[in-house]
Amino acid sequence: MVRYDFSEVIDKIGKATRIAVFTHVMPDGDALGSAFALRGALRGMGKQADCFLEKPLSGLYHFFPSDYLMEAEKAAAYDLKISVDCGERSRLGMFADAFEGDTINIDHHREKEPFAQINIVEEKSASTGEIIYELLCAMEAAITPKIADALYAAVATDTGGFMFSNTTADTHRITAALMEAGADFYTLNKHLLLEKTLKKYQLTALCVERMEIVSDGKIAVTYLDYDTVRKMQVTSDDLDGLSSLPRSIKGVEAGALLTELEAGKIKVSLRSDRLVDVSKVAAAFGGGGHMRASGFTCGGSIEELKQSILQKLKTELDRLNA
Ligand SMILES: [Mn+2]
Repeated sequence: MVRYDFSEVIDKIGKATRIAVFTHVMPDGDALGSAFALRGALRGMGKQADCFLEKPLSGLYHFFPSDYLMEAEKAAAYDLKISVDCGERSRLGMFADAFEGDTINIDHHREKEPFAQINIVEEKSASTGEIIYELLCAMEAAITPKIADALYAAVATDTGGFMFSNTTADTHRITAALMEAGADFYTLNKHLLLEKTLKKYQLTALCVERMEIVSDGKIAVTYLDYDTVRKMQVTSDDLDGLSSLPRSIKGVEAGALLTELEAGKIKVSLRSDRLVDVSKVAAAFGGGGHMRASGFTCGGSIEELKQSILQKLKTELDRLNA
């Protein structure tokens, strides 16, 4: 299946011999799956292709290949640079400066300012992995079981296991093709979606216990303070997916999770179901994001911040009911 025009991309790739692949900082399954799948396909075509990451992979994503590069100096030497799943140049982190010359940007985020020479930005694709799949089809690249695994991880991550509203019939058609190409979907589902570490369950239990629910059950806020973080040795890996816990309670329209991984530095993740525009709440605190997922970081006390977020969420909800 090929719905997009990749002719310029294919032309550029055809002329290049050394290709560097980048993605956004704090990469998720879509970012990593897209990058490694593209790298695999390019290598299969005889190119010298490498992935660049800021930090070593751990936790949830340990199953991806470990032979990536982390030195920004090395990135400049490639004759073609491709960014995947990255909505803006600054999100390339320490590779932002190296991303120049012949560049391609493949993404599915709403981009304010496409930042490459060639930009394939397709918002209707639920994941960048789906766009990469179509690119590989257009290039007639071989899709090995390893490449299929990477793309499956990408699609399954960004669609929340094919449950989010961004999932389309095309998502399923592409997934079917990946299964035929040998994707080990059960292992990936189990790893990415079904199982959690015991610590994650313990943190979830704590968050549930501390959940404050107001406005007839429509707003829920909970927190992990620094004291808890220190005692339970919580890392950012342990928090993956926890942000959507308040919203996942039946009847809740908008929720927030406050986490204090460093003393005095509180990260707030806001999520909404259908009605509340949480990007407005985040903006009130100097943050940003989307209507259904946004956030910000600030100082202060957890308790005071919690109350002021509850108040702002209430105001947003009341405005809708008015
Ligand atoms: Mn994505």
